[in-house]
Amino acid sequence: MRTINSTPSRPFGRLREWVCAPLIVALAASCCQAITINAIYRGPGELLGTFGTAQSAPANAVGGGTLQAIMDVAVDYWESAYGDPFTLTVQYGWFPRTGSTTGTHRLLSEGGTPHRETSAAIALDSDGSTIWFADPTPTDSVEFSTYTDYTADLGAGVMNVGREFTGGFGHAARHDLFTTVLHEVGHALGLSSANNAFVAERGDNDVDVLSPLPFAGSQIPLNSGNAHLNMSHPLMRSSRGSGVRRLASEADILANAQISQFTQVNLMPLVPEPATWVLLAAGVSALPLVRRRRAHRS
Ligand SMILES: [Ca+2]
Ligand SMILES: [Ca+2]
Ligand SMILES: [Ca+2]
Ligand SMILES: [Zn+2]
Repeated sequence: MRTINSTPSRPFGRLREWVCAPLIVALAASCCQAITINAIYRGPGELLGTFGTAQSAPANAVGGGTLQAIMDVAVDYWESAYGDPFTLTVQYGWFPRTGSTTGTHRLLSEGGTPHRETSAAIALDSDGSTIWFADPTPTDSVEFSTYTDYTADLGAGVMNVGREFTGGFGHAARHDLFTTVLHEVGHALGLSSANNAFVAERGDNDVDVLSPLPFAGSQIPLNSGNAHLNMSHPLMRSSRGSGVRRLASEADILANAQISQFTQVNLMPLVPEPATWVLLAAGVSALPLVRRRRAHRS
């Protein structure tokens, strides 16, 4: 569970907010529910349905992060987007993917009321043809030089349709594993051609956002042949370049909410920043010591 960031123009400048964050988190924990995503890593040698036998992480991945740590942050991020009580299970691991495919989502089971995907399998390309940036710090995006918000009026007011980092430098010039993991988990939350709720929605090539969701009356355009958004910068666009990171835009979050009938949406999910908190807390507690030492010297 995460709290809502009320400063969409500065999604990552939260220096002031950390001070009261523990209080907000405590309040949120007592007042709200959230979806739960159980992510189960399938390690080398383990079987995962039609994906076959899981492999090791590709040796040419750079950055030093792990798929498991990146998935954990992606799970926290999507869990903070929806407040409805619901549990999704995701099994994932490294598997060879052919051609230009970097990741694949497959629906394993669906059902319930409202109708939702309940179990998913996700494969990340292991054969070395995708050179991954495995961010060792997926809770921040400091490896990218530029952040851009994209907006569009899809029929009910101007909404955010893209949250995109570009200019990945160093290791981040490669293909961002965090973005692909966020994208594939996004498929499991609604946008999947195997999901009957998506099939029912896609007949007119858009997702019709309905009340009680915000931006009710909007029509979010879909690709005609697959379960992706037909816009240039959303997370759920069909492909992503190297050196690019995308987070879920309002359009991504609303499309999945409409398909899966989530009614409690947070259009500004937080990327958790535990590492930053620890550093800040350490810095604050160290300050009096430094001052004391200086006082002794003088
Ligand atoms: Ca491949
Ligand atoms: Ca990072
Ligand atoms: Ca529709
Ligand atoms: Zn996709």
